[in-house]
Amino acid sequence: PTDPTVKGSTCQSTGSQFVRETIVVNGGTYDGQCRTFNPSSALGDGSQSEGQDPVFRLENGATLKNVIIGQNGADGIHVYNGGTLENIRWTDVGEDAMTVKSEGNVILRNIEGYNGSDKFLQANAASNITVSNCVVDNMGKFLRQNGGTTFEVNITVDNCDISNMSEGIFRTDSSRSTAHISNSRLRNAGRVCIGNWASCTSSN
Ligand code: ADA
Ligand code: CA
Ligand code: CA
Ligand code: CA
Repeated sequence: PTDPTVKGSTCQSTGSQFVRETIVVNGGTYDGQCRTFNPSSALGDGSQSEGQDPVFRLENGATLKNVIIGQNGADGIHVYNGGTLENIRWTDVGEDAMTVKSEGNVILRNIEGYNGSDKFLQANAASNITVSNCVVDNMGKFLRQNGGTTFEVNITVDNCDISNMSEGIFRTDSSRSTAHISNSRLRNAGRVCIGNWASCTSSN
């Protein structure tokens, strides 16, 4: 049977909002109401240079929903101590789209991202990352655990369309980390498992 679940974001832009400095969401919910958030060049230029600022910073289990990040993705969204990202579109992924900055559980659902140079998700701390109902097209890889790190990342991906990854889906250097992708459509998506996973599997 056809899966009726919507993949990606349902937002149609309701207007644009200029972002002069990172929007911090410490707990609770920030509802962007499907506005398009366009970061100032002061945050970054969306290139591959490290040290750019994020458009949003989520802390302590915050939820971010109904957001479109417009041209110039800067350093995307940073998450400290867990959080939820729901109904988010990165129109033009910058240095990366979402970074786990400190330990926690991170849930991403109904998200879509396009046109990154390298990484979509970056895991810089031990974390459980759960992604569902996503569309990701045209970048290097879906998830990278920070190079050379050996903490444990567990990533699961369900019901996604992933296309045109020049390198692949999951990459780690940690033999403690696990990855699983299910119920997803991969087109020209490279290798599913790159590196030294404790376990890395896919199922239909
Ligand atoms: C690269 C870089 C790290 C970190 C990471 C990121 O992997 O080597 O130091 O900056 O990108 O979080 O974007
Ligand atoms: Ca980087
Ligand atoms: Ca980054
Ligand atoms: Ca880009």
